[in-house]
Amino acid sequence: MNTLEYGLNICILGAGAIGSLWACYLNNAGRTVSLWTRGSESSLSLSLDDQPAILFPCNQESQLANADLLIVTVKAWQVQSAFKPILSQLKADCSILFSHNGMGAVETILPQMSEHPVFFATTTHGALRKNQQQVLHTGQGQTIIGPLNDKAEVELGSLVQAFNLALPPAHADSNIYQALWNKIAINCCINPLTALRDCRNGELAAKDTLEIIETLCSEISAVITAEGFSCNNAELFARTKQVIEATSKNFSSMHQDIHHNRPTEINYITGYLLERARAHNIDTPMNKNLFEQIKQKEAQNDH
Ligand code: KPL
Repeated sequence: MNTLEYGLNICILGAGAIGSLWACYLNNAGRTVSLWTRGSESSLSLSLDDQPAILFPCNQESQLANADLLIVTVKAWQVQSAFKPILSQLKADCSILFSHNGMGAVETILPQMSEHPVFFATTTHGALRKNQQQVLHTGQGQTIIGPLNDKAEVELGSLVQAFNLALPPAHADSNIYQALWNKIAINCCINPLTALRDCRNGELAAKDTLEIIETLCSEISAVITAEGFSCNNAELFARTKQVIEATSKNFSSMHQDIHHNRPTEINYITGYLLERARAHNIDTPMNKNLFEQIKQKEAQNDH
């Protein structure tokens, strides 16, 4: 497969904010993009910011069967139920790219995808699905893409180039798990606290809250280090404070989930951290406490 041909046909599973953003940019870069949703609609009209609407084919089995690349942008807790039924419909060399908050959702199904090049992407682009017809690109960021299996190592450069042509910058990172731990560490600090306090990210900068975050950071860095990845306690704390400042006006994704009465990603964020902490016999009482409080809130919400 040469570079220009790579990912010519792309199907996106999950037309949320990031899925819709990538759909529009990849379409504008000349790719043939289709969507796969929970509904039964055969097309979906979407506009990026104030640009003219694009009509995407939707839920069409022929598009799925022809896809060179399947991008899975559903939430971590939806991955298995949304992805498993369509796996058998993909052609053997179709690449699969997952992107969601948290860790632990893909590992268990990875052996079932051994035929395919499998990747993970983490992105800091801001996107908002304003309504059914429009997605807003609310913040310029970057995308890091890494391989999850050997087959993906070979294809990594071409996939990153496809993203760079559509929505730069995109970088290849062969050590994608380090990038994912860096992201999950920040999410463990910001997401549960904002959801429990019903506040914007910026409100976590209060002195007493920063003391809690400092404790969270030391627990988190102990787990990440035990996992064999690099994480310095003081650096993590400094980075978390930077993200709090840079995203001060935002409501975190977990805040929004609780606010809209949806299941959260807690099992794949703090829950994953706690699971790895248990495996290494590391005490993480502050993270455990936040996890339990979010589980209680989720139980109070009727989904
Ligand atoms: O990734 C985020 C999220 O909300 O899930 C942060 C970085 C906390 C920004 O809101």
